[in-house]
Amino acid sequence: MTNTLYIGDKNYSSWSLRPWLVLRWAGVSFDERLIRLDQPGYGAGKIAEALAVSPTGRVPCLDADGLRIWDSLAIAEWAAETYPAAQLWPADKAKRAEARAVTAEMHSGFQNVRRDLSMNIRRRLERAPDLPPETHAEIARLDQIWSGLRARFSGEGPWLFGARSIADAFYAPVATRMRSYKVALGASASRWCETIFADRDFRAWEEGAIPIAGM
Ligand SMILES: N[C@@H](CCC(=O)N[C@@H](CS)C(=O)NCC(=O)O)C(=O)O
Repeated sequence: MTNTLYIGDKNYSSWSLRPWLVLRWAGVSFDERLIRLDQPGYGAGKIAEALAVSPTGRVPCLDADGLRIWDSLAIAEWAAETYPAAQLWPADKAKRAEARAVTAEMHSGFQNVRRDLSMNIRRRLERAPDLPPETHAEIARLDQIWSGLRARFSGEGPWLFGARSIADAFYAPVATRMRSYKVALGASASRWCETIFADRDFRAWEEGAIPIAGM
């Protein structure tokens, strides 16, 4: 099977980081092709190079032996179905439903965090920026999700649901945003962020994160 994952710049493309981690965690071999995001058409799904591989003109997009999958969550679900031994979702049905709900909440929400704290892996602010109440409310919700899950599952491992799952991959870019913008979190939420930052595959992605002047 030949897999090619089209991704955006590693310093900025939060959507690309998610399935890239999932595929690495599942032990799937894949080629990666970078599509630079600082090109005409960015923001409108009109980068020509992206449109040539993805019907939305957005990345990530996976080509799995000719099958195109152009959404981060759809790629993660494909990996979970194709590589069941990797246990990308929790084995327990109730836990799995919750992990899916938490992942979907990330996939479709947190618009204010996305707007005000865009991913820039290498960035480090000295102090947190002033943020509007709606962004603070989303940060409080993130802390609640992370610390709540850690309180329940810490006996089973250091990840959100104990064992590493797709939920961790979906929140990994948000952990980097909290670090970049010096956002204060509770102790157990911070510890989960450290688990992400110490992950071998996350570090491999981070090594490839190159800031682009003016972005
Ligand atoms: N819902 C999509 C979102 C993908 C997305 O917005 N990707 C950004 C890069 S992080 C992109 O390709 N932007 C190009 C553009 O907006 O023109 C997913 O989950 O994969």
